[in-house]
Amino acid sequence: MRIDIITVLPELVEPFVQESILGRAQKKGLVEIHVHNLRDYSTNRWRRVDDYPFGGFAGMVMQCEPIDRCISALKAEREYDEVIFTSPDGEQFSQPMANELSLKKNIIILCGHYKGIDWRIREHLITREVSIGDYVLTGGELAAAVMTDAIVRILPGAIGDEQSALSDSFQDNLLAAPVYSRPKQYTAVDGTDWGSVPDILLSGHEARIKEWELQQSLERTRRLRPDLLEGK
Ligand code: 6GU
Repeated sequence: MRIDIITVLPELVEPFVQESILGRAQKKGLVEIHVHNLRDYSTNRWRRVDDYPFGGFAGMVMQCEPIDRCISALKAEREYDEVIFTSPDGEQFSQPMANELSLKKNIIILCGHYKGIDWRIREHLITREVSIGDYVLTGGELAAAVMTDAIVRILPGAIGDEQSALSDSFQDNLLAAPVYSRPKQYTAVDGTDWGSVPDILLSGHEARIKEWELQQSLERTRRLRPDLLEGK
């Protein structure tokens, strides 16, 4: 898979995609992530990519030309399955959408900025507008990072333990069960007993542990996110 991210702030996105699981997934050859500086495609002598909106509205608008030139250059090299624009008015990002996008071969994520982008870009180049939630960010970079992270971590081989991406919260519309590590019993710095690991997890009974995990997941989902169980 290949993800091309177009942004006016490559220095914000680049380090994020080189770290941790995203960095490792690229080294393993599971994904190529390329970050492009939109200003490199400006023909303006100050490398501008925005201008005032017609009609006397407030704010600045990202112009057609740099975005058209950048996306045209990418499309000349390969075909893209999706050209995604990050925008608070987009379709809400979700685990099913991450799953769907992780099956694509090549996608472009264009990070929105300023007041918006020239409407003609949406009409002619964008195949999908995606928001990561009902709040407004100063730019689409964090949204692009969030989407890239969610997409790449579920690529087969990206996570050491193949099972663990499948047992995530939301992957089956259930919240994850509690997990514990050593020590079995913990006494906190202030002397409080934080209790012990549930016996069942130390029992070695694989089937009973699975059942416990499912019951815990169902109980937490019913209590914290009953909406996820609707229609189940
Ligand atoms: Cl994709 N962009 C911006 N600017 N704000 C957002 C968003 C995206 N998703 C939620 N808020």
